[in-house]
Amino acid sequence: ITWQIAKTYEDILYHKADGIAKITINRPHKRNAFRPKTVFELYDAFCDAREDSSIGVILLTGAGPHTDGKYAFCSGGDQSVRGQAGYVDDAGIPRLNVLDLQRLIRSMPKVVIALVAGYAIGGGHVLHVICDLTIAADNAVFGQTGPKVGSFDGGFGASYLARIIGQKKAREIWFLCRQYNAEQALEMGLVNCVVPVEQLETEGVQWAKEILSKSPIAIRCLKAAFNADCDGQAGLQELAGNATLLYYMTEEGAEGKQAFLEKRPPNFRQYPWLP
Ligand code: 2NE
Repeated sequence: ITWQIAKTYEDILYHKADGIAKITINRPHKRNAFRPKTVFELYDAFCDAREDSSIGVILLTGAGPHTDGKYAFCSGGDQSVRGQAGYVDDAGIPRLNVLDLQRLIRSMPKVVIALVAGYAIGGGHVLHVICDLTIAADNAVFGQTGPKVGSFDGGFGASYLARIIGQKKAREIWFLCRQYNAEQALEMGLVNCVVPVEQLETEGVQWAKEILSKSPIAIRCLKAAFNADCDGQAGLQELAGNATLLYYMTEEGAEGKQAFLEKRPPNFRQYPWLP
């Protein structure tokens, strides 16, 4: 695969190739911890990938290894810019803007795959949890640290984690703040597969290509359906939005609009009331 730079940022890298977007958190000296700027850039890149109809799969990963040889997917919020009310941006405003990013990744009608090498910790762990699929390198390390460092994610980070791996294991992860290796993560259903670290991107691209050979509308409806099961009214809105999209694509749906534009009554009698 020959990646092309899609846009240049300060804290992230953004590439595209063959229907795949690759977004890389690029702060290896901080184990790829995110500050507000990182999250704004991630949000911007994900929006671009969402809007680009040639893109069907997004790979989210972390730059590495760092000069000390260690890998990281993401180590969560950058504690060095954490102020009294959140992570402080360049203008001095405290933020928790990663929650916006979580919702975007979850609701975008494309498949997001986390490629995790090294640490996926704290808010970085939640990011991989939010992704549709996770491919782990054999050196991956997973865990939450909130109760240790004075934070917690009681949203998707707790409740959706419990949906994936069950209540007992999710409570263990949050209450004890232990670290888990790739095999343990696979065993608890937290990741989809484990590969040698040098094969991580190749494996991600292979999974992306398999997905890209499938029907885009089938995949988007399935993602919305999986989400609707736990996302309440927002999940239903997503799923129903797909029904509206499909309806617009029918002759029957177009007849309503056409009749309005032609200032005539709509002729819906030509369409069957299917059983
Ligand atoms: C990730 C981990 C376990 C790695 O340990 P190790 O020993 O391999 O590396 P080290 O030496 O701790 O880290 C290397 C450098 O990266 C910085 C460190 O301060 C260190 O910098 P220097 O001393 O070399 O200058 N670094 C690592 N993680 C950082 C971070 N999150 N913020 C700022 N600098 C960081 C180990 O580093 C670790 O445990 N990191 C902290 C993980 C953590 O607690 N993250 C925040 C959780 S809360 C959160 O993310 C959150 C939330 O709960 C709710 C909403 C939004 C966010």
